[in-house]
Amino acid sequence: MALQTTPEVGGMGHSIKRKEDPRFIRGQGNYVDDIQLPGMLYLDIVRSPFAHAKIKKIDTEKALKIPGVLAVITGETLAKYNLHWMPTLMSDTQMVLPIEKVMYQAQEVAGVIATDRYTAADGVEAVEVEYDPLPVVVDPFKALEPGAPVLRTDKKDKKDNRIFHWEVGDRAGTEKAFAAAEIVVKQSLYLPRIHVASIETCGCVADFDRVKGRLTVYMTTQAPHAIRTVFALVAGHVGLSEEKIRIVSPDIGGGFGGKVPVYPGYVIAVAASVVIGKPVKWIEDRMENLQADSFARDYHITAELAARKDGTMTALRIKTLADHGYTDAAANPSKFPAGLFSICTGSYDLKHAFAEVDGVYTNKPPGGIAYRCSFRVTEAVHTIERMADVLAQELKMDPAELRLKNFIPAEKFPYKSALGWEYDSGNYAAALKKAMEKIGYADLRKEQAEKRKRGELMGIGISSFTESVGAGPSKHFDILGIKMFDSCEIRVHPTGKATARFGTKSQGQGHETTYAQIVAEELGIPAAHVEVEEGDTDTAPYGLGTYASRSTPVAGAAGAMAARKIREKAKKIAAHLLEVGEEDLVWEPGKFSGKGAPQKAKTIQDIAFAAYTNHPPGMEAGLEAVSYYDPPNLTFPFGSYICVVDIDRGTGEVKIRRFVAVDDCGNIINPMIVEGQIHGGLTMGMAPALMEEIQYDENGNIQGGSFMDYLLPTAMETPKWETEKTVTPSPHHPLGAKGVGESATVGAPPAIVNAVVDALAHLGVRHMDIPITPEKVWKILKEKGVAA
Ligand code: MCN
Ligand code: CUN
Repeated sequence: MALQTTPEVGGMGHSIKRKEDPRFIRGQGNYVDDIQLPGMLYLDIVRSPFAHAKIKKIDTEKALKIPGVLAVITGETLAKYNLHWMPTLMSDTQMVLPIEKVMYQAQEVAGVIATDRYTAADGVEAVEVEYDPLPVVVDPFKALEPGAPVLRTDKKDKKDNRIFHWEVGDRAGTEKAFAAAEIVVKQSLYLPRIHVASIETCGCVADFDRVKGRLTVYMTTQAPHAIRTVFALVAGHVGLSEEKIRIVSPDIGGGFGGKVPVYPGYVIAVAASVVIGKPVKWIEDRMENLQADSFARDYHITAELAARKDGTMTALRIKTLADHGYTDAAANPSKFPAGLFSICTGSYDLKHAFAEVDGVYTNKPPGGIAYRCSFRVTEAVHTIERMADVLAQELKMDPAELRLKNFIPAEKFPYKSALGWEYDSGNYAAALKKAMEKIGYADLRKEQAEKRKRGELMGIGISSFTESVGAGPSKHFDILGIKMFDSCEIRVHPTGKATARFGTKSQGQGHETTYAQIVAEELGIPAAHVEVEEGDTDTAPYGLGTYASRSTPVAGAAGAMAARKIREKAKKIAAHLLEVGEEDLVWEPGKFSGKGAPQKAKTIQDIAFAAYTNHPPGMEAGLEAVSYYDPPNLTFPFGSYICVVDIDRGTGEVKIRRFVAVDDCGNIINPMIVEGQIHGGLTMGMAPALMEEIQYDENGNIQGGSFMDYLLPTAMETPKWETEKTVTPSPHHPLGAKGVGESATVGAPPAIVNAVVDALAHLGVRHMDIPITPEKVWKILKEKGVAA
């Protein structure tokens, strides 16, 4: 895309430095835990050591005797206000605090309110709870067996542990295609339970003002407006009505989906503040964050891919068991219990497909999806990209050749997929070819063949993913009935500077910079003079928040639309100032001039001043606009990643030697920020591919509950990422942009797995589940007799 604005204005395409970084780099960010209010109290939470147990007794006497402990809140306390249960985003129900039984290890059992954090922790130690252990269901397959203990005894009609059955596609047509197939490959895959580990854990400061009857909650949320509405719906009956609630998301130290749901801690803090009339702070520690907050993945998948002998894919069939823990608290759009899993046909021109997903209750923490993934796209992409390699291996075909043969051709866009999506634009072959060229694919294959002769293990893996991000359109996407649009309000001040407010909330993505660049692009006001605000429901226009890489596709579009409304009014003012007709005006970023008279021009700053000092008779003063944007479609960013690994035959360690990522997110607002998103995303994709997993033993004890067992990559394990791009604009987005925030996390894991399997394929290895730990690899090497 040609740059329209100068570097000083800093519109689209300029890598201007992030406005937020001076405060972050200097440690001057304002996070929830930085907030100190007069008289503030602290909440700490008693948690269950059992995964499933009856609560016989909660004895608070000793705790209440500790000087500084003011109250112990239990399920019984909340039940008085009917606040002991709350709805989840998937219209299931979740305990705030239990009365009868606990359903997973680390579940909230009681809240202790004290004058400082340490006393609150002492109080937690002193609360005595008597439990009566119940049979634990950990395995989702066993949960569905007849005779399995029914977990949700609170649901009177519930006779089993199935939450939902969901299916999509043409079952009969797909079966026919499978019957007629020349070749069928089948593979089971497991994407384990993982957890985001943002630098900042979750927390809030709830501040109820008894005089005004007003509640302010500073909290780590990616969706402040939606949370306000949920609070009003849940607590309206105790007098918290929506205009009396203010949610403020200050700086957030990473969200990655984990800060979308409502956690019991927030509700307990709010209830405590309302009852006591003082501000109450609750901040999770690291272990609480890992053990009790929403998880991601936990999908048990069986996939079948049908093809012709020449490698043409003809049909895809997928069956999935989704472990949601004790309640379905997935942060999905309401109509999509399995999120956007139906993007599973990926980048391929598949005529027939059918997918089904069953959600299951187990004795684990609730949730689903939260981990840098647009509602289950990661699971879908992992499946199809793995299956493409399984098929290539079966046919002894090069995996790049197989992909190039099956890609949806560039001329077929907009493309209607077998499972109902309309892909907006794409050129998949161009991205893969660029990646192959950059990495030197042909030479690497030669090197690999030579190394194999010498017994060295080297593999090359490809992933050519398609993402679907930017929910709405609102006709398909809503959360608890709230339509998924987003918003922007721009105010241009008399001196030509602007304030722009959005319904989203940055957690590190750089919105203060990129949104300002959108305004700069559309109005020519330098990005440096556009102040961006988000996250305060008292000031920002209503929006659905930041997740699913929707900020650029939806709120960014709203920003462009609001700016265009301002330009329309500016044009009328310019015509008045220049004494010409509107039709005789020419716009270039930052000014209107008369046709054929470029020396007679009025800058946007002149016009802004006139809007308050000399506006045309009959026109309202001011220069402001608001836009609520409902996108006509999702955007479909894509890319091709190639990974080269070397495997140590002595230790089984996988070393990523090279990783080339070619991404396409349409027109780019800030190339440097996009590159940063991709670097971070790739590291976050490598993590589950090689390291991260949360397991439970048969009693439901968590095995990855601290950073001692839950491994995160550091700079030591992170390779040098090599990034490239192609640019295929979105035809329906006002700026031609697509989202990019999650692409790399979605695309990277299958590239890494494919590379490892490729290194071991000649030994008869066809698939490996993530995380690919040295131990797993070493066991294979040992079994095949090649361990050094
Ligand atoms: N961008 C751009 N040009 C494009 C697309 C995006 O310049 N064509 C810029 C945007 O302006 C924005 C950033 O890239 O500054 C990401 O934009 P977008 O793809 O719209 O994603 P969101 O802003 O909606 O961010 C959400 C996404 C998600 S869902 C997760 S999870 C994730 C991610 O962003 N969480 C993050 N990246 C993260 N990065 C940080 N630092 N912290 C997180 O918690
Ligand atoms: Cu699902 S992780 Mo991001 O959409 O916030």
